[in-house]
Amino acid sequence: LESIRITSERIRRLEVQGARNVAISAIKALEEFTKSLKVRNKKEFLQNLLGAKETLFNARPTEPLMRNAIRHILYKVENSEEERPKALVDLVSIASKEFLKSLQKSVEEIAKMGSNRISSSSKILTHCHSSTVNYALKRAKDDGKIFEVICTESRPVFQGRITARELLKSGIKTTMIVDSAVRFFMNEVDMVLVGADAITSEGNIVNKIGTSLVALAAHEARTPFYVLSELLKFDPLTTYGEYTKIEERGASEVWEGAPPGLMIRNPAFDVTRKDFIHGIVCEDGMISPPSVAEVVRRRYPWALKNI
Ligand code: RUB
Repeated sequence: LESIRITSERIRRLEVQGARNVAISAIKALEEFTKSLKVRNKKEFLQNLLGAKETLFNARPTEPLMRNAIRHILYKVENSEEERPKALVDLVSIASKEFLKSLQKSVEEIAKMGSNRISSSSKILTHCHSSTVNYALKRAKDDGKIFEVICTESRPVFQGRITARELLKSGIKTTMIVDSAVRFFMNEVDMVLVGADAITSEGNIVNKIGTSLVALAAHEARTPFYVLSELLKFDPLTTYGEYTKIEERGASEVWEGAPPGLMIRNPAFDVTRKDFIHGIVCEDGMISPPSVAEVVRRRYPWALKNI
């Protein structure tokens, strides 16, 4: 499991960050891992896959896209009549590639719709680093639109800098602000675009800490707030009444060398209620947050089975 442990550790340390990148790296690691396995039968193959799943799931708790991807690959193996390890390795490889292909197709569809929402002279605010949002902004730029973006720093670990670097590289006019300046600038922006780590069965979204404050500020300023997200960020466990787990990270991210005795809390994500979201832009179109569960059931029925 060494290669899987290395990938999990990279995810945990945020060397790989953002739900889509985390899922992609986990899928690739799983595919490579199965190729290196020396097992005699399907039972041993599945045991190894389950071990890898456990390690990857524990890397970060608020990552349903990665979980859904791994569950999907396992589902394919478990439901296959194939018994030969070599054939099962090929099956994992095909399932991984198919999943990655459909993820890429989704992001392209989301980017196209996101770009349709952006007009020339738009000012857009974003929070943290979402590869999906950046993809849409780049697409809008490629579609010939001239607009600007305000991005937050996204304390404590400054993912906003990744956003800023990528946008600048794409030639998009970008301004960085501290997180607490969001309300100050909200009246100037035409819309907020953010990504998601998880979508619950009620249509609430979980994203980088501070997103719900950005949504509140947008609501007060009557600025449209859109979430750009692949449908498979839906957390199926929430259908059964469970809450999506919110990851809490180490204190040193907030204050390295803080005075002894000081208590520091560092939740990585927060929940933005559906009432503050104008729409979720996903591969099925622009949909209302409460309809996500139904659309997932229609498009990805397997996602609700064997949770
Ligand atoms: C990243 C974050 C992103 C979502 C969506 O948090 O909150 O907005 O993951 O990203 P962290 P994407 O840096 O803690 O992983 O659109 O790339 O899936």
